[in-house]
Amino acid sequence: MRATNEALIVIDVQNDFCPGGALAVEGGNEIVPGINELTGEFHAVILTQDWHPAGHSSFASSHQGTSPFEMIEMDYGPQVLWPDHCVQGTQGAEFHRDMETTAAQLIIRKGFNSAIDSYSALFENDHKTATGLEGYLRTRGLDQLTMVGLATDFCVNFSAVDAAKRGFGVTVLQDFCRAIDLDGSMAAAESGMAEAGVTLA
Ligand code: VGL
Ligand code: ZN
Repeated sequence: MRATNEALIVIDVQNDFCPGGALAVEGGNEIVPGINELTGEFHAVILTQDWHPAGHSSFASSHQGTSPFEMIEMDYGPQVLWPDHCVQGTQGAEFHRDMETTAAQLIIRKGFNSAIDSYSALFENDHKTATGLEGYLRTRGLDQLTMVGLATDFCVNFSAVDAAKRGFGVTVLQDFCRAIDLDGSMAAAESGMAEAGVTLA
């Protein structure tokens, strides 16, 4: 077993991010068996779940004349527009059915605020609105975080960088992640994470 100050954070392993889903990440399903094994090593296991209301502002369908994967300017900065995905209560928002969720102690839902997207498990995309995860980790004395899941270049990246900036030790296990890779986003994510002090293993 890992030390008691270590947590595994499994990001968004949901149907819509797996092949056949609305925002499918290539090979997204392939990481599930490995994550299930990894779960057994940790005293603390936390899952995140992308959880948008219908008509969320990150959906291209909410902005006339736009298409998925276009960038727009929101009040809080640039935002990629996505196909409708992970709508609250839908099958697409459920965890991949082979993922072992029994051991999870906390499931943190994010992106439920209609006006702000939330890639990171710690802060929404305005970089100010907290999800509450940081307080949970600190009050449990969990300061070493291992992150895995989907997608490497968006939600894993934003979560890892935010956590590193807030002083947590962060390791991203790339074998247990898959990327969207939109316009060089994976290369940018790798350098951004390295710069923030995230260990890429
Ligand atoms: C994600 C795009 C939109 C992710 C979530 O989990 O990486 N990406 N919503
Ligand atoms: Zn989303």
